[in-house]
Formats: sequence, structure tokens, C-alpha cells
Amino acid sequence: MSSTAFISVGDLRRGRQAVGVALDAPGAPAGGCSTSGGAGKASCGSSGGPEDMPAEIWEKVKNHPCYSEEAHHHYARMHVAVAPACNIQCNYCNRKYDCSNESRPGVVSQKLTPEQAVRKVVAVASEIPQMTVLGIAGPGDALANPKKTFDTFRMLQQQAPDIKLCLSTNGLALPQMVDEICRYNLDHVTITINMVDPEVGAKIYPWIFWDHRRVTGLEAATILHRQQMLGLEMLTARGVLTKINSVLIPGINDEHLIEVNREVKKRGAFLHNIMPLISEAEHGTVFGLTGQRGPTAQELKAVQDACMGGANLMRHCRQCRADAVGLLGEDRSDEFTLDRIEQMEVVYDLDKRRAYQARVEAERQAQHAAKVEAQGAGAAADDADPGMAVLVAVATEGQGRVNQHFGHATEFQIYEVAQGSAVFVGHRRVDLYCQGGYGEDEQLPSIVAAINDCHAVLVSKIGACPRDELKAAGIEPVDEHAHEFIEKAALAWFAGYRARVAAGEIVHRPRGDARIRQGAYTAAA
Ligand code: CLF
Ligand code: SF4
Repeated sequence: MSSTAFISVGDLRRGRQAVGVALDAPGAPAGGCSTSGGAGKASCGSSGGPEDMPAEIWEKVKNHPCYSEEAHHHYARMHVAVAPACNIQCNYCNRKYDCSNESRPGVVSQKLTPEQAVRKVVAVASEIPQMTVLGIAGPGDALANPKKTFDTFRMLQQQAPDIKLCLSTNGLALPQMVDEICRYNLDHVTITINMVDPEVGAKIYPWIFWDHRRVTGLEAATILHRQQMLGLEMLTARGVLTKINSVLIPGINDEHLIEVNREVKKRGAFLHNIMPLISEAEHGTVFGLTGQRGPTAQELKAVQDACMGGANLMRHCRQCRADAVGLLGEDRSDEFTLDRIEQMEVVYDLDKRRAYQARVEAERQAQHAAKVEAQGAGAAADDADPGMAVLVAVATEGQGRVNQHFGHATEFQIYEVAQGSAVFVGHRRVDLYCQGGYGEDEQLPSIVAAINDCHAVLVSKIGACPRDELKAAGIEPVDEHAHEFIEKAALAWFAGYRARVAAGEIVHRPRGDARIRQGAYTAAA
């Protein structure tokens, strides 16, 4: 079917305006950035708040943990694994494992029928009232399994109309499905776009299944590219917010992702999420078996930084499983197996959910206000170098606060802190230090290595042994700001740090972040 069968030029223009105006509105973040930058500082676009975008867009993103960095501290999402089949092959995927588009490798525990999936969503919604989004993200491709995907959405809309629907796709079947997507009022669609040049694509996709046959090589990548671009334009035309996921594959599409960012911005993408390739040999993927490495955290950040000024960047993705449940970064799927759901007393109480979410919203607004206030206070001039910027690591278990013990952290959130701004820039996964009540010292070197470009680590508590080890590595352990909001705590620590530098008590030494902040693309170095 021709693409024009789905969309008129008028539609395209109107829809472009709907999303395009939103993104280009006065007050919208110039250069893909927003409020978290405080005094006009460029930052992650998904950090935007209500003052950064039109009210109707804010309504769509404000409690979606992937589309709003702020929301991801407070709201949860879940995936249901109803889509096992796929219509393409990516060199970073092994069908035995979750879709790498939206999940870390690991077998899906249970594939579900749409009926089972809806039962599970309702059960989770009654237990986790801050779960606001259902995503279908595999383990294959949501749109290569249209009946299962849309049956799930239809039934869920009838039973739990307050839950936002979200899907993720490789884009091959997208243009044909745009009408169906709009029928269910989906506001959020993710397309994985790793290239806008089929020559690059041919190195990533060995084949696609198209028009009842397997197509390979350059022809396959050309068709996929065409479908992805068309699908993106059609969604933009309908006012659907699109997020583009790109897998960063060093040596194949690293610098090319800057062009991808430009092209998807042109076509109205709301967010661009550049994720690292995961390619362990034991996963049995083509890239894993041929030794194609993934990027380092610093390389990932360098490419993301090089894209600043283009499509807004998402930096808080956790590459979750196709059956993940909970806040981003946590996985509570084990609590909601089909067996367990059978035993649960499920009461879907919309009023209770709304009341709970009102409390979450109040907490989130308090965090936002604390951030704005701290940024304003931190912008005041002092004697230290005004261009000074550092990274700090933060242990948090949600609510936007420094509220986790060092030993309990399985990841640290990374903030770039400068005078008057504290901006979330990523996260680092680490091995758990506290094992059954005592510290596992063998884990310390790898934890320190994961955050060794940070000047400080903010925690609610920390033991003597890791404290000493961090200090020896030049990372300051900080527990004075336990349970404060993160940005406020980071800026308060930074003000003290600057004061000590200005007083000559300590010497400021850049720790790798200076290279990252140059904005020069350095991944190939
Ligand atoms: Fe799921 Fe994806 Fe929807 Fe989010 S995930 S379908 S947009 S609800 Fe989010 Fe997970 Fe990253 Fe995806 S953290 S892998 S970006
Ligand atoms: Fe695997 Fe997803 Fe690629 Fe399909 S689109 S091959 S399921 S990573």
C-alpha cells in the first residue's frame, strides 16, 4: 500500500504544527534543553517542566517516567511480554533474549496472552498506584504482533482507562499501523532508529521480512529506513509524541548518530534516547560473537553531548526488560508472576489511585520547587572559578531524594553540577556492596571504577571501609544531605566544595568530566 493512503498533506501539515509548535514555542528549551539547566543552561530535554512546554504536551508527559526525567523519580511503568515475533533481525539481538530495543538481555520469564497481560496490569495497578504507563516492548516487535498488541490495549482501556499506553517498535510495520495506534489514543510511540544511511544499516541488520519474503543487505536497510522515516512523519502529523531509541555501536554508527539526531528532529521527534550496545558473548548475538564492543559510559555521554542542540535527549533510560515492572531501574516483575496474581486480591480502585498520585504529584512539585530555589541560590557569584563543573554520583531509591545507603545501591545516578545548576546526565550500574548485612570488599574496586569521574558520592549512609576506599580514589563520600532532594543536596555540597577551593583548603582537579564537557566528540579516541 502506498504511504499516501494513510495521510494527507493537510494532515501532515496540521500535525507537524501540533508537535512542531509545541517544541519550538517561546520558552521551549533552545538547543534541546530545559528547566533543569536553571539559569539558561543547556541540559537534557526530557528534564522539562510545565514552564517549558504547552499545557497539552505537559499533560501527556508529566507522569510518563520515560518521557520526563523528573517523573522517573516518582512514577513507574510496566511492560507485558505479549509480542514474541519479530519482522527483522538486528545483529545485537538473539531471539532467546529480550528485545535489545527496550530491554537488557535476559529471557522473558513468561510470555503472556492479552487476557493474562491485562489481568497482570490490573493487579500491578492495584498494588503500585504510581504505575501510570503500560508499554508493549517485545520481547519481539510490538507491531509484528498487531493482534496481540492491540487486543491488550483495547481490553486494558476498558478496564483501567487511566493508564497511559505506550509501545515500542523497530518501525518496519509502523506506517500501516498508524491508524490503529491513533484509534487507541496512544500518546507515546518509540521507534528504534540506528541509522539514516542504509550503508550503515546494512552493517546492523542482516535481513528483514518484507512483502512475504526475506530481504537482505542494502535493500533491506533501505526499506527499513524508508518505513522508519515515513512512520515517524505520520505519527508527528497525528500529534503522537515519538521517542527515538538508538543503539550506539562504536565504529559502526557512533558519529552517524549525530546525523540521526538531526534527521529525527526535522521529522518532529519529541525525544532521542541514545543507548549503549550490550554485546556479551554469552548472549550469542552476532555482535557478541564477533567481539563488537559496546561504548564506555564516557563515550556514550560524549555522543549524547555532541547531539545537544538537536532533538531533545533522554539520558535516564535503563534498557529495561520486556516484562519489567516498577520504577525505572528497579524490577519487581518477580512479585507479579501469573501464579502470584492468582493468589492476590485484586481491587482496581481508581479513586485510591488518583488520591495516591495526588500525593506523588505534591512530592514531585516540592522537588521541583527545591531544585529551582537551590539553582537560584547557587547562581550567586563567589570567588571560585565560575566555569567549574563536576560530576557527582547519587544513591537514591526514588522520590527524587538522596535516600539510599551506599551499600544498597545497584546503580548511582550521575548529576553534572555547575554554578547554579544540577543536571541529571546518566546513571551507572554497580554490583551490590552490602551482601546479607556485611560489606563485600571485593566489589569495591568495580564500584569505585564505575564512578571514578565523579568528585563526590551522595548517600544516606556509608560504612567506614567504603568511605576510606572512596577517599583514597579522590571521591568524597557525603552523607550530610541524607533525605534531601537531590538537586538541592548536590548544589549545597558543591557550594561547600567551591568555598573550600576558594579558601585554598583543597585544589580543584578535573576528573575526566572536563574532557567530556568540551563538547567535542571523542568516542573514537
Ligand atoms: Fe516502556 Fe519504552 Fe514506553 Fe518506557 S521503556 S515502551 S517508552 S514505557 Fe523507558 Fe525502558 Fe528505556 Fe524504554 S527506560 S528501555 S525508554
Ligand atoms: Fe531483536 Fe528487537 Fe531487533 Fe527484533 S527489533 S531483532 S526483537 S532487537
